Amino acid sequence: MRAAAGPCDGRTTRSAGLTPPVTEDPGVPLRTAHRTCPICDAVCGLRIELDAGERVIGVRGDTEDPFSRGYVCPKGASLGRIDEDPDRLRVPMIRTGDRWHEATWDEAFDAVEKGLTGVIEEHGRQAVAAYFGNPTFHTMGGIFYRGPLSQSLGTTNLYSAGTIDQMPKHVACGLMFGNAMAIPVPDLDRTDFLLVIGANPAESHGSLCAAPDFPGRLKALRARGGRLVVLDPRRTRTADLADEHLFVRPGTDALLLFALVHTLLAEDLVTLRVDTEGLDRLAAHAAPFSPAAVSKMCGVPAATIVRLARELASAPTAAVYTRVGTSTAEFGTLTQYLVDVLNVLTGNLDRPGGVMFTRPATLEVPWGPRPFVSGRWHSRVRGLPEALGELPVATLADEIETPGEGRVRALISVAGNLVLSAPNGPRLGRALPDLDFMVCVDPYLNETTRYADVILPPPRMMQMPHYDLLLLTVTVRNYTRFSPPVLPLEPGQLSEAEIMARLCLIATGRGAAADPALVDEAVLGELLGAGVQIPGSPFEGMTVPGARSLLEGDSGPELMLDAMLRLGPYGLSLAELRKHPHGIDLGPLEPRLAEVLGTESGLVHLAPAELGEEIDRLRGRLEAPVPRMLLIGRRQLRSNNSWLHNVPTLVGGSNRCTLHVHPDDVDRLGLDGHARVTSATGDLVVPVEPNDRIMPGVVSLPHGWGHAGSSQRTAARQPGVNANALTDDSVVDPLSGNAVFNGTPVSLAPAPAPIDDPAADPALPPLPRR
Ligand SMILES: Nc1nc2c(c(=O)[nH]1)N[C@H]1C(S)=C(S)[C@@H](COP(=O)(O)OP(=O)(O)OC[C@H]3O[C@@H](n4cnc5c(=O)[nH]c(N)nc54)[C@H](O)[C@@H]3O)O[C@H]1N2
Ligand SMILES: Nc1nc2c(c(=O)[nH]1)N[C@H]1C(S)=C(S)[C@@H](COP(=O)(O)OP(=O)(O)OC[C@H]3O[C@@H](n4cnc5c(=O)[nH]c(N)nc54)[C@H](O)[C@@H]3O)O[C@H]1N2
Ligand code: SF4
Ligand SMILES: [Mo]
Repeated sequence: MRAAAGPCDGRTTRSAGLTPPVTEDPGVPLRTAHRTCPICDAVCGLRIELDAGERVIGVRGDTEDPFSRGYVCPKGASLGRIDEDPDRLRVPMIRTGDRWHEATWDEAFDAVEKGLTGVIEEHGRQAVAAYFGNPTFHTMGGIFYRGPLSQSLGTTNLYSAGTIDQMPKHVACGLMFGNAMAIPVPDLDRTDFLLVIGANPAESHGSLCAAPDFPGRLKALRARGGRLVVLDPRRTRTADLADEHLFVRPGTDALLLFALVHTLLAEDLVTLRVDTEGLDRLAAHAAPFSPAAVSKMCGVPAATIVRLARELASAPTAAVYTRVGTSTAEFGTLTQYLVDVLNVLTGNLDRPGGVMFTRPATLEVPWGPRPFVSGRWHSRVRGLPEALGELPVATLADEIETPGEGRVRALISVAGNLVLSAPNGPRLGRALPDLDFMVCVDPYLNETTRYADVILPPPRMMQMPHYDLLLLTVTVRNYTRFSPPVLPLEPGQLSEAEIMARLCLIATGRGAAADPALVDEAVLGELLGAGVQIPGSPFEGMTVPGARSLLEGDSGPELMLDAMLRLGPYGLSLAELRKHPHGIDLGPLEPRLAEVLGTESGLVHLAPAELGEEIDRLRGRLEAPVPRMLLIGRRQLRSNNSWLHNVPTLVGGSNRCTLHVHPDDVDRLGLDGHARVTSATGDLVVPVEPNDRIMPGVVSLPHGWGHAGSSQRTAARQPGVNANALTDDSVVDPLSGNAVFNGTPVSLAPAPAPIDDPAADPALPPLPRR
């Protein structure tokens, strides 16, 4: 169902400088500040107006930002309200039994030190697990200290939102390019043909393809005569912008993509422009997956698949792009791999108009081994493989619940809401109270942090410096921007960097009272130790202290950033970035495959041996019965995973937790009002929204809801239900260990509306007592 147009429907508010501030408060602006929006991957520049009381009274797009050029979405426009949310925690919280009380930082860190060292002394370091949630990609405290904290803990029980999101992409790129961080980005502004599979950038604003005003860029693609095709089990807002939308059955994209590869090979439509190996083996793999063989399972006519392959091959330039829809589905790694196989076979890898590798302003630090390997160790209970040093979130509950040597007894959760965001989240909600100790770095008391013993709140966004270390490695143009804090810390308040550094000090046994600068200097020492050896680097041949004396920055992460900028390919520095508060355009993407390739052969691998078993498993699907009813997710424009439902300007309207069901299925199943949805892991009663924009045989429920009884008061008024009560943590993508959210088999039956009883919600067992 389409939402009505209005101030919050995400229409472009680009019109240079004329956009009225969306924040409705009257007030007299006294000063203007500029910063990058930290909410999603689009890295929009914002212009923030503050009144005499330093209150944010207006947020607009920054028209002088060369990348976002004034674009802002409803979330960015609400940044002031998000930032000033009265339900945010401002001081540390300690829980005793089922009571929370405010604490000083010293008390809080003492409690953390006691809790963590107690577990380490009794059970060893492996008994401590850490989870880094999605916002750790969006804060300097998160991105610069994830590594140091993980190292300090000395455990392999490390988890992140990566394995409920993009890990299949890393593994696929690792296997093809030898480098898990070599992620090809569509050349969005120049391509002639964009095939979008399982992504909805008109509402998500794009991911692993940072592009402010993604919808505007899609419109521009068509305006210049390009073609946009979308493959999605829902007719999304992105599909509305496209020339063509095709329904595809959830979880079957690998079949469809193999059929496209099959057709390119069968019709001799392959154009190789990069050096590859494995084309013959790829051809053998693709042989059984003819368009006719996959058509019924995918729900796409064979003739359409053939036409699509021809269109891709004959377009002057083309880019195939996929994201969460296929990454968090069965065969996630295989699907991510096949997307880039198509980009290679159509001659579009590493050329303008195709897909290329961003050249970020900062030194590219290897993430994971090069050449890539995974499975260097395995999880204790299910034997799932490590990837990029992480174990799958889908097995964290097993590791907490299952007795034996190495059982997880303590958890550090930074910027994560596992109970709502992990597969079978309610199971984690039952497991977390069994831990001996749990600490969260989080601004909210929410569905997950309520199980912590200590909550350490980071400052408000406006008080943090900002640099998108990771997102700026996947921009559709080379671009950089640093934002200093808009507001200072209050006396006694701790930066997120300092909170993380103090956790590192506790983890290494130096104690919470030690100087956090020790952690910063250790990280800088390591960075510069490598930097002085890089030929041609500005630090080449210097001593580490010599190089260190050149760095400038107001905090540890700023010094680290300065080092990485100086060691980066453009010879920038933090001082230079400060001179450009609106950011610096570093030009269009350019071919650079040779620089990022990490394979020993120096070739792109078209048929990595590691994929063999998955391809065999996929072949089995050709004969399998077509599933009856499958559940998928749905991202909502004015939401962001689980944590923006407390902002009054962002709730209501189309932002509701309803089940989209095709009208034919509504009739067939006799649904009226509510339905009971049952999966292998759980069941939920949800309001049904008949919707002809979803494929028959598929239903969609957004994730991140389930706030009944929450201390986030606005969220609690429209709580919704936890979609991850239905997703199955026993099913993963075997190669990456990634969770499978999309394509969950479910059954539906009519049900009466639930009685308003928060205790009956599976997401909310009573507060734990230890
Ligand atoms: N407004 C908003 N923006 C966000 C977020 C948010 O919660 N709200 N979250 C942010 C985060 S963390 C991320 S990772 C990005 C994600 O960005 P996207 O990947 O663009 O995310 P989605 O909007 O979930 O799009 C996935 C699409 O895949 C479709 N789909 C589901 N299953 C399948 C399948 O099996 N096959 C195919 N072909 N399609 C399928 C869904 O219908 C959906 O339209 O968005 C970010 N931006
Ligand atoms: N069914 C289903 N489940 C999904 C998905 C799906 O499509 N379908 N998508 C998955 C994806 S792509 C992702 S990325 C995950 C997200 O999963 P998570 O990253 O675990 O969870 P979020 O809901 O993003 O919760 C973010 C937490 O960070 C806190 N936070 C916000 N700002 C800050 C900050 O500045 N500092 C700190 N320290 N904390 C902060 C919030 O209060 C919140 O508790 O969910 C996944 N779960
Ligand atoms: S699109 Fe993303 S980065 Fe841009 S304003 Fe909206 S939430 Fe912020
Ligand atoms: Mo994500």
